[in-house]
Amino acid sequence: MTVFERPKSLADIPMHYCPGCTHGIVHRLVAEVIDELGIEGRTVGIAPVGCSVMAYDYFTCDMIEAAHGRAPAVATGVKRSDPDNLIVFTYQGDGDLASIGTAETVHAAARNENITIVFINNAIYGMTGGQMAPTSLPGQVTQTSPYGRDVNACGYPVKVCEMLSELDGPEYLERVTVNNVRNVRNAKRAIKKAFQNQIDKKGFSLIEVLSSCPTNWGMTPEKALQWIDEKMIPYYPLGVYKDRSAGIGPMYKKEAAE
Ligand SMILES: Cc1ncc(C[n+]2csc(CCOP(=O)(O)OP(=O)(O)O)c2C)c(N)n1
Ligand code: SF4
Ligand SMILES: [Mg+2]
Repeated sequence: MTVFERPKSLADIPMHYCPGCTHGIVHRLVAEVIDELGIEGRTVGIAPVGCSVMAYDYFTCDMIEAAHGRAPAVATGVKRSDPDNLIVFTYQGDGDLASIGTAETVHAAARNENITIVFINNAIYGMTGGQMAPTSLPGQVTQTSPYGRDVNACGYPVKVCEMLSELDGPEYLERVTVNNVRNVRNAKRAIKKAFQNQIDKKGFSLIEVLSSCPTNWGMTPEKALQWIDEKMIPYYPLGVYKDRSAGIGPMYKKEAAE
């Protein structure tokens, strides 16, 4: 008989996430992957600043809290201290990874640092009350863009997978989402590959997960999942943006054209 159990890598305590928030789903997927790969005893997670700041309470592996945006730098130090043994991942929001921490993200990718990044793009600063993030969509209403994001004043959203895919360094970049069962299963496959790449010493792997924030989007949980389909995916298309081992990415297209 198959029993639906809590992954061993996920602590048996209530999470503080709002009802309908998909942070919890992604936590579960990461924990399942750690269990399935048998790496719990040698995995170190780096928690961000943001709604997932308390990820250190939810994963049973060793966890470190980084200053806002600095998780890739902390992960680099931890990984380099014991590169053959430790498996190191960061779990970061879009404000953390694509705003205050942009430099750490870009340079860790450029160095092809052998770490795994789980990037939660919910197009908003969730923890601080719903301010506009670098990833907020054009026209998106937030606390700091009450008339909708005006790209003339605030610029255009940062597309992290597309941007990093132009670098020669990173091994694997994929954008997924968790707004229905099929997409959850696909997200798990991608997260597992990102951890396996690190075990195989292939280098920097980042999985961008389009995630919901029903509270700050002002939507029901169900409507928030639909909004991902209707608004987020058209702007942030799902798919593999780079896979060096499979020869996928802009650099390979250029090589093929030459
Ligand atoms: C150095 C510093 N600057 C600003 C803040 C305030 N702050 C806390 S969380 C956050 C943004 C979090 O947004 P995101 O990373 O998208 O995570 P989410 O809550 O949406 O999951 C900010 C600006 C801080 N804690 N530290
Ligand atoms: S504020 Fe948004 S991102 Fe934060 S826990 Fe609530 S729904 Fe999730
Ligand atoms: Mg966010």
